Amino acid sequence: MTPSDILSHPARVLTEEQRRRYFETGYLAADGLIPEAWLNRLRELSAAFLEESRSVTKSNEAFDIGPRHTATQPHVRRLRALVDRHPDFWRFASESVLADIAADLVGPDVKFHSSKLNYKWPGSGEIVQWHQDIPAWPHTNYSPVTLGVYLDDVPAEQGPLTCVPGSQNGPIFVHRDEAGAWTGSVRENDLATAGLDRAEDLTGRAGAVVAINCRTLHASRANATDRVRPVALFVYSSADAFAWMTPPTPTSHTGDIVRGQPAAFAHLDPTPCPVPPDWARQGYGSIFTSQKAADYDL
Ligand SMILES: O=C(O)CCC(=O)C(=O)O
Repeated sequence: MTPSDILSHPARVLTEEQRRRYFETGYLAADGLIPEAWLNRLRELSAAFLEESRSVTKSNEAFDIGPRHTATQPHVRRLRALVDRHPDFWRFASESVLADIAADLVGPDVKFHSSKLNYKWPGSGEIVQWHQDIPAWPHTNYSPVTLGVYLDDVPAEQGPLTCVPGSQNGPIFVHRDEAGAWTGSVRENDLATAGLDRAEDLTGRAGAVVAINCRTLHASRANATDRVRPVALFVYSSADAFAWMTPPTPTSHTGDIVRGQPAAFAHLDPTPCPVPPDWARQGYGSIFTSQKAADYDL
């Protein structure tokens, strides 16, 4: 679906102004949409998985483990394929208000793609370099949106998502180095003219939802507080968007329709998208293992 097709359907949760802003800038941050009971459940699950990680010594299908991880001081960078980690994560992705927010941004027929829970630990930990999401998991159109839910308050000093306004209408960058190896980040010379000086921090209170279009250039700085920053991320698309490569981290629900009906026709956007590595053959770690040394100036 195109933005004007999507906007021709009435909003369910967001205001028309919030939807208009999403399509104009390529992102949105909205407080107060996630019911307290859901937020508490997500936090409980997150705490339980961090507890479980104490007995894990290296990354596996559930945990992406950081270099400082110990049993006494967990350093989990990411909980992978979240909806397969616990049925309540899938209930949240498919039955809660989150899927209605997705419908406001991708249209009434909503397809689930993937999910993860990213932590950002205090100190020089998880800096996420400038990137767009779509080059890692290309689709036949650019409706895919990532909805992030902040599990705690995220002020500017805690490494919020940071987005460049209007970049969803700009170039789709190559996320490889000069030799062609996948880096998961935009090359420095491409960043020079990408308008990073206009980037906006998506700060928010616990339970805030941040929405980022798959073409929007975004990043996140180091966490300068003494508290971890957990954000649960869920990707949805219009039902008429079809992934044309194996997703980096498929889940058992990838491709499920969570609102409306499956598409009878694919919508093909003519804008070319670079081809990612064949994840089915080479496997995928995480954005943290793809991106190079955390020495970027964000
Ligand atoms: O966790 C973050 O701060 C950024 C996450 C992100 O952009 C991604 O995983 O693609």
